[in-house]
Amino acid sequence: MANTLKNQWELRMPSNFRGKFITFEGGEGVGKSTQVKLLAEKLSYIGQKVHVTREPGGGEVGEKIRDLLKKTKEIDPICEILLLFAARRDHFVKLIFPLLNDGYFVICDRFYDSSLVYQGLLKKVSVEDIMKLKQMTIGDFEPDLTIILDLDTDISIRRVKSRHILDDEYDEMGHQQYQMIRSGFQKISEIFQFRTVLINAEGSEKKIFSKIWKIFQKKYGELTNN
Ligand code: ATM
Repeated sequence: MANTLKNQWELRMPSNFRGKFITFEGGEGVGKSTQVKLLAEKLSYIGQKVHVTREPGGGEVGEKIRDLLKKTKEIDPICEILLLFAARRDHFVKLIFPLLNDGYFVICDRFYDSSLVYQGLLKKVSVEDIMKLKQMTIGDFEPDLTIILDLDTDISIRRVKSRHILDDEYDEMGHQQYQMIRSGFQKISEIFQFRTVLINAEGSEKKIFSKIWKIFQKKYGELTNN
């Protein structure tokens, strides 16, 4: 079994028939979930095969780790990053890789950029260590496109507060941390220019989605001409 998984992962995805791996990133309250949903609906509508997933989570092991992380009050950052990458490996091997091989658009709410920002920048886990774990678990695999939603910190905070439910530790963060996370994702967009697009997420859901769809049409014209 271990061998099958290893071999499966070692197979590089043939570029001529693989699907597309699209990730959404950004701080809390920027509207990621809504845009993930709108994009999935639009792609399904034009006849593409679509699967929506999230991190931490996705696969069976990943969802259990998500639950564990949510229920744990305080966790050592190294322990946390190990669990996140264990979840990511499971997600990749069992779900993302097979779906991409089957030609799906896999839309993922957060991926390893979130680890760089939350564990790296915020919790000071060394970026070198994070990248070693990345290499060990998913190798050179990268999203085809990462949409980073960028929003004024005060607006994000207001949105999170208006949800009333404090979902996890990050919902209780202060202004300074929100600002750090926002800058972290801006930095990610500079570092990974080859795969990221930073979108100003201020305005109506419809307006933001039309910006995303324009990017899609430009990048995947032959698949989205509908
Ligand atoms: P969502 O509520 O957006 O699904 O994210 C769950 C939290 O997990 C998120 N909290 N906030 N804001 C950020 C956190 N997270 C990490 O800390 N590292 C990671 O690698 C991922 C994927 C998520």
